[in-house]
Amino acid sequence: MQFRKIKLYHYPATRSARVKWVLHETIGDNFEVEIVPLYEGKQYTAEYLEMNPNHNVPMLEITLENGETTTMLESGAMVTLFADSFIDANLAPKAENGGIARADYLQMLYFASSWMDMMLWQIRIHQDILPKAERDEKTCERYREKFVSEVEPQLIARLSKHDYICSNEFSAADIIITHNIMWAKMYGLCQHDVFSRYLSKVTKRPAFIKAFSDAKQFNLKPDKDSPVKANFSG
Ligand SMILES: N[C@@H](CCC(=O)N[C@@H](CS)C(=O)NCC(=O)O)C(=O)O
Repeated sequence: MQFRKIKLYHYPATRSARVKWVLHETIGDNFEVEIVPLYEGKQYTAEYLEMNPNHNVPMLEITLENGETTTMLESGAMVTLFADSFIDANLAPKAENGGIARADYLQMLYFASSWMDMMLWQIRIHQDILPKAERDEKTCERYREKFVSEVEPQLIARLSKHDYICSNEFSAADIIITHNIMWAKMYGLCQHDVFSRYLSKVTKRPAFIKAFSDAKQFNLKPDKDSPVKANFSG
């Protein structure tokens, strides 16, 4: 696919950093970035909702060489698309020469961007984002336990066997897994040594360093008078 223009709507260290990372891995710095001030509620303005009814980041505007445009709203899909579109970046096992490697890669890509992500999101919104009256400690506890007893052992087993999540080769699945592990660590999860060793490897990649260079701007909790407190729908 030939891309003429790429624009990423981003907020530091959130799921849009996954996409910023894959873009740096594949197209260098050849894309625009617009920061969406999530805690100021910019994602709930009529103008933004018209482009993205899910009121979130990442959002990716793609213009192809032939002038066609599309807008993508799911980080996992964006990471998959760029990994598949730039084969020289070696981020995705190809379907034709190694069905098994491709199957395992897709399994981890989806596990990270749906199942694992769902648990982390429940923990995050019930601990820090929802209005106090709507938070449910039991939900938070349930997903913490599930994450520790079901997710972590699978990741530990894989990362004890090889350098990266699927093999000894870095892949786009590692992009989402890494973001999730960093997110989990912010909530006191992923404490096993294997995770620190893994992070010390992946976070040295130049594309990672660029994608997370703004991460210090991220606050775990919105200010107490942030408009998001009233609008946030989970
Ligand atoms: N499934 C979507 C979820 C995106 C998402 O919820 N992003 C969060 C930041 S990590 C957001 O922008 N939340 C703002 C809101 O929902 O108001 C993806 O992976 O792209």
